[in-house]
Amino acid sequence: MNALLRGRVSLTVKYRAVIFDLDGVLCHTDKYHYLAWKQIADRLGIYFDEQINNRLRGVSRMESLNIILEKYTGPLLSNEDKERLASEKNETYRKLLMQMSPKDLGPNVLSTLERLRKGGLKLAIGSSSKNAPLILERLGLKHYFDAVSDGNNIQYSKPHPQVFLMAAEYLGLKPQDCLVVEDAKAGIRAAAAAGMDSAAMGDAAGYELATYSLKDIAELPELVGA
Ligand code: B16
Ligand code: MG
Repeated sequence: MNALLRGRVSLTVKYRAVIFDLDGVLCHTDKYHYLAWKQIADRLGIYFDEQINNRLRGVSRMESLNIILEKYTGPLLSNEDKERLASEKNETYRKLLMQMSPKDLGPNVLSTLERLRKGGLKLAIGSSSKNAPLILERLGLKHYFDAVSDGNNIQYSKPHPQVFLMAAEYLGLKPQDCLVVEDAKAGIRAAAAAGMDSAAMGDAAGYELATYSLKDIAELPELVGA
């Protein structure tokens, strides 16, 4: 057996599943989050820009609101006020998501998912978003995944490992069988806390806690030997 083949065999055995973060890995919803939060921020007289929006990647809706409110100087907001603001944002955001279609997928997403499936790997979603089912439906991606773990089944957001541990449980696999693909540092920390290897993309690429770094999602099949 040559070195390349040996490498492929050991890598193939190493992972039985790939767990994908959704926003920032399979699709990009930043602009919709931005527009929806901007409407709230403008109404409350809060400064909000795309740099602040970038800090919201991978964190929950309520934590996102708390980050936006760091610049708020108006009258004290009760928990009910905050809940109302978060659900207003979500209504606007869901309306904007209806503009999404399979055209919004990155050029190599479908071919990568197909190669991984053909290679015998199980695929799952591990997303903090409660809107993951709607996004998957809009993108025509639902049938690619054996399990979806998202904001609807977790109590604690990334960097807590719960979303990935639940994905592994839904797949019936051990954490060490799963490779996580993430674009947020909070997600890479969540994978490490779950005892899973991770491949970092985008903002998280080069992060020292990640096991691998990817320039493009298309590098994934070779990495896992699919
Ligand atoms: P929702 P991911 C995350 O999704 C987003 O990156 C983050 O910006 C958002 O606040 C969070 O989902 C919650 O989303 O308001 O739709 O429940 O990157 O974990 O797929
Ligand atoms: Mg993400």
